Amino acid sequence: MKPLIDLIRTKSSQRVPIWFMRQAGRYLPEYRALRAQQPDFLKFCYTPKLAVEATLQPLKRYDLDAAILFSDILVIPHALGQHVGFEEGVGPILGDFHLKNLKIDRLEQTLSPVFEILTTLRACLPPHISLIGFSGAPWTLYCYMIEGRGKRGFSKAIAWGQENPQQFREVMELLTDAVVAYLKHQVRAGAEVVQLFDTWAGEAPQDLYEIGVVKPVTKIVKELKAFSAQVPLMGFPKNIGERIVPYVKETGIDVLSLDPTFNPEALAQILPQTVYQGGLDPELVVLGGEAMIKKADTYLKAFKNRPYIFNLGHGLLPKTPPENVQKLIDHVRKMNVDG
Ligand code: 1CP
Repeated sequence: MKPLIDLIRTKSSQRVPIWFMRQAGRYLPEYRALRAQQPDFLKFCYTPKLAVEATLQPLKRYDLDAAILFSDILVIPHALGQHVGFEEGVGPILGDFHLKNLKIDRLEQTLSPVFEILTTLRACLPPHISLIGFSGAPWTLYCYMIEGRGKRGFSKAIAWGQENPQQFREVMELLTDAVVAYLKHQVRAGAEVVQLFDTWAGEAPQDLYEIGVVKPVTKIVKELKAFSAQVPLMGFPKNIGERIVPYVKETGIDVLSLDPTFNPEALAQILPQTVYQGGLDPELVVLGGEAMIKKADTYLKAFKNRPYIFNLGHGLLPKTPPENVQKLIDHVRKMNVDG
């Protein structure tokens, strides 16, 4: 009935469901047109009519098994009271970080449009499509909150955590509570599975890793399971290398989203109980052609007799030709039929 959720629950390997991280967004001309209606990106995310439409756009084009809520991970710092802006060509820019100014009590109200978006989506999606909610994981949110922006290295976030161990614990606890509250509301509103994006997990030095990455994610999984045992959790701890095995065992996540650095053949042997997802380098979908198909096949073959969800090792890039996405989907569907 719902290929994605059924696969996670039954751990079946019969059919490979497919969705993409950042399946909505700037590589689609229809998204760029919709986005032109609201230049302020946060306002766009908080306008149900626009965010619902952005979520549905890739499903109108492609045969996918899931819709992922259109939003951004940085709505949490915003809901806690930190200034968050998005600048064209630059990305997110956050205001100064002051722990004492962050408050969790307005989170539900500030993020209420997100819950409305999920409820609307759940009501209009066809029954075979699973609705994915998401949140940034605490460590990745912390990195943006301290650095004030993304991608350019995290030396400030690392130094702050090492120099202020007590406050670091406090921020992590606050962010963990915020993510738990946020995801519970998402589930109440209609999310059927949730993904934790920990894009910068690999940047965490060993002395911050347990408190910054493993402990928060473990608590989030535990609290969400206690709230609703039915809702699977997907984890995307990008670039954590050999820390992957203890991560899966300790956190208890149901689905492991792979980044391109993992060797799928080796991993399939090491963690045979885990449901795997993704892995293909998004640059290969920009390239298309034989290179894309050949690499997609290595994942499909490595996980042939395991529960596997097709996806990428990171989000679709803005320069991706939409026709390459179509070709990739056609290929995965064909492999399902041909074996
Ligand atoms: O101009 C625009 O239209 C804004 C570009 C954009 C979009 C389309 C941003 C700003 N965020 C999003 C949507 C988004 N972000 C989604 C929903 C789309 C979908 O999946 O279909 C999701 C799940 C995210 C999650 C997100 N935001 C992550 C985690 C996943 C990942 O890609 O690593 C991260 C790190 C962010 C931060 C962020 N938001 C936007 C940008 C450009 C960035 C990256 C900033 C950086 O570090 O350089």
